[in-house]
Amino acid sequence: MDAQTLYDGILAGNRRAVARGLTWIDEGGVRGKDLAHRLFAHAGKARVIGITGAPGVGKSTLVNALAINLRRRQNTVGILAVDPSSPFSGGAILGDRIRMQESVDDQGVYMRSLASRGHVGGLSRAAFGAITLLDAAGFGTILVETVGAGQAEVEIMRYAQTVMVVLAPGLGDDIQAIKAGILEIGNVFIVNKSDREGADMTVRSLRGLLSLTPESGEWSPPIIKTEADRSVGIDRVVDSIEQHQSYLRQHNLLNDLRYRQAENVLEQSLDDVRKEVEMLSRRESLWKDTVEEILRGKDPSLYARKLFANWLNATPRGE
Ligand SMILES: Nc1nc2c(ncn2[C@@H]2O[C@H](COP(=O)(O)OP(=O)(O)OP(=O)(O)O)[C@@H](O)[C@H]2O)c(=O)[nH]1
Ligand SMILES: [Mg+2]
Repeated sequence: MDAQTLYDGILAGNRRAVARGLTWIDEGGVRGKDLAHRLFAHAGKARVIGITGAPGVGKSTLVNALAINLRRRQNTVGILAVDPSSPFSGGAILGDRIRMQESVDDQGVYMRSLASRGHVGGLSRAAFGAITLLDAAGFGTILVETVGAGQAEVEIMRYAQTVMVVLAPGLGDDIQAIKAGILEIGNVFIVNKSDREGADMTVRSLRGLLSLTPESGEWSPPIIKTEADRSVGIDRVVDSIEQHQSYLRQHNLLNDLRYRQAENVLEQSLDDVRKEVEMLSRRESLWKDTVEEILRGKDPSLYARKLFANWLNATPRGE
């Protein structure tokens, strides 16, 4: 499949094209980056919901229950599980569960896990590309699951409009150990496994931590108890997603987010250009000559600009 056919297929919502495009993006190479950038203009319509929290709290089970609930409400759902440590396991299990409970040929839900080999920045960039792709392909709601451990996850959550932080009782004082960063980005808090002892305690400690921050007129994050494996509390979760989305619309915050994403795409492109300039320059004797000029005491900035000008001449690009 060539890039244009793939691009057209994705915009038409073709599942094979979506699958192939996500593979390109997950690879982290030039063709995936180009694809994601071209699709950006067609994205911006989906609701992007982030689901994060410590390992094992029940995020995937919750995502599964949410997907089923959203399908009943006539939403189309794209699901991304971003998991650098165990690339395929979570995704496969989740996919199976959805297939078990819903019709096998449900075209309205698409699930994928991102493995994205490579560094932290690569993972978050691939996640953003994959969200853009699913959005451009027409999925109305996109659920993004990450393990809320590191910097990459917090970064990925910046691409979500509504961030749900999932906790489970029995972690005891660990609630104190939740990274302040995670608490700050949460718009909806879920205390899952509320069938277990200590759920109310967890809700209380959480309420204590959250009450330190609110300001009038601001969104005050709800705390919702769920039993994801039995679909208890899921309606309330979907309702609060919708309330948060209305809040974002009323305060014009979705436009702000879209602006920041456009800025992000521009920053990525600048980065790519810089790398391309270096790659092209290294291929030519120009590189060696330039280094020698600098050894002779010439201004490195001036010569960097010359490399850039040379690249610009060598790779003209139309509108
Ligand atoms: N008792 C109880 N168990 C649950 C509940 N929700 C999920 N589980 C179980 O908790 C375990 C972990 O669930 P997952 O959904 O895989 O958790 P996760 O947060 O996605 O885990 P990672 O992706 O590995 O971080 C599974 O065995 C679930 O069946 C719940 O409400 N109550
Ligand atoms: Mg999971």
